[in-house]
Amino acid sequence: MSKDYTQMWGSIGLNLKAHEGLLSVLGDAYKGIYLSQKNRPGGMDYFDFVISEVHGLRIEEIVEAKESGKKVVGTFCVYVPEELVLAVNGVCIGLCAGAEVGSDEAERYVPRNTCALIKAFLGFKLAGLCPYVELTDLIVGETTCDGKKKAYEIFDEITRKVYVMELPSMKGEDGRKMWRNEIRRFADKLEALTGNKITLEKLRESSKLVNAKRKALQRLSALRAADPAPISGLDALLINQVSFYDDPVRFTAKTNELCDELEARVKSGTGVAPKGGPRVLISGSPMAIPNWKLHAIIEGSGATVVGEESCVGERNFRTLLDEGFSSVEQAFDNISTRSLTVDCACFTPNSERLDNIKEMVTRLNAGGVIHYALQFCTPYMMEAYKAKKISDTMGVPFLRIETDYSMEDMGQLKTRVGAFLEMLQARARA
Ligand code: BJ8
Repeated sequence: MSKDYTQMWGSIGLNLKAHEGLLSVLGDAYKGIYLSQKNRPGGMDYFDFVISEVHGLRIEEIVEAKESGKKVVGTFCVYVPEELVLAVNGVCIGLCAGAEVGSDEAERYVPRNTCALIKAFLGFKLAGLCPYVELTDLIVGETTCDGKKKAYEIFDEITRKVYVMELPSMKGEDGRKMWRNEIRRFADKLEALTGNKITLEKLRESSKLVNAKRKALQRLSALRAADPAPISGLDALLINQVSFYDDPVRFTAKTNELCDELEARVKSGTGVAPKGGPRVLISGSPMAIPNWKLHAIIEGSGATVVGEESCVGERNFRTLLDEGFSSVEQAFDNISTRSLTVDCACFTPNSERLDNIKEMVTRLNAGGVIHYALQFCTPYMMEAYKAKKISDTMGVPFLRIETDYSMEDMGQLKTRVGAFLEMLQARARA
């Protein structure tokens, strides 16, 4: 941390003692998992810095933004359009949490068998450990999975700031109309919150900005197709995690800078692992920061994760917004159309996801798929069946993992992943 932020954290209302403990655990984990990696690109220095300041400098920036009159909008899902938040001069922050924190407090409100992501966002708030939640003026939920839907009711009781967008479960004509209305309703809500009008000019600006971020992430993803991969899966995952709360303009510039370096690495054949080593695609539930567990196990066992078929991954940036709109209403049409290209398992049917798994395996030259579902995440646990079927038709080995944020199953996961990777290597040799 570049300076002492204790006073700021106190004024935000954090539990200072517990917060100190959290930062120290996080710092140690980062050192052990990230800083011990070999042959990292120099461009990762920026992202290391962002992590070291995750509750410092970025929070200070948000406090300053609030003091200048900006509103802070927290979100939990990639269906919530960042373009609209930026069009009212808002700050958009992803609030999903990826660490087992405040579980006991959370379990006073939700059953034990609730997915770790939900328990963590409740837990972080209840334990007084999330400065981002404290700084939000509006928290946007969405009717995706049942767990989230019901948790938002509770979260609203606790924070009094939750607004819910109604997402359909099917993408037919009625569903599309409903979602288009929700986009309009959300725009009205943001205008009322900020007092700023959403104009065509503002939408053009914000769409360009968010698309530039998506393009930078697409570029990073494309570079991972090289053999050897120029960047580890751990580092790429981190960049995707950071994309949800960093300043979007700075993030895009830094990601592009890193990609310039990765391009040079690809040209010179420099990678993070030997050429021809095992390559894995991860597919499934999102991995919110600081959930690095599965990547650390896979890469610690000698393979490279070359892609994430996930919301903290390609699902978030696969499709660009069509910027060819000439009215605010047309921009809303395009925003709703784009978000409905996202292939979340909460939808039925969700065959696009299977096509996307297939496309990613081929493009990224992955030798195996590891399907990752958070325990009790019914949509992704159920869809693992179809994901396996599509992998089978491609002749690509598939491993199904269900886990949470705890470290209790580390030994078991290492054994299962190790055996899977051995099998991939044996196939490659044959
Ligand atoms: S678009 S994946 S970000 S809903 S892990 S809370 S699904 S039980 S996070 Fe998601 Fe939007 Fe879909 Fe993406 Fe429920 Fe599963 Fe928990 Fe989840």
